[in-house]
Amino acid sequence: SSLVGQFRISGMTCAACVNSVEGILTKLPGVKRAVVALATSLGEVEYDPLVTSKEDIVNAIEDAGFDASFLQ
Ligand code: 9UX
Repeated sequence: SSLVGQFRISGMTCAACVNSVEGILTKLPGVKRAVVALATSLGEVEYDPLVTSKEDIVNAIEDAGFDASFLQ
């Protein structure tokens, strides 16, 4: 089964940033789906909690040079 989480992301300034973040997350093991919106600075990710975690996802985003934190 999978979980869906929303996160806030800062540091994105153009559409290429969106593609970069979505690409990084989609390639991360355990991530099934990732979408990021430039206008709202919000993202959503569907992931398998047996394979990856919110911490892993945040770390991957931060490795790419952005700041992220999950909502809730
Ligand atoms: Mo756009 Mo994002 O020129 O890191 S790719 S700013």
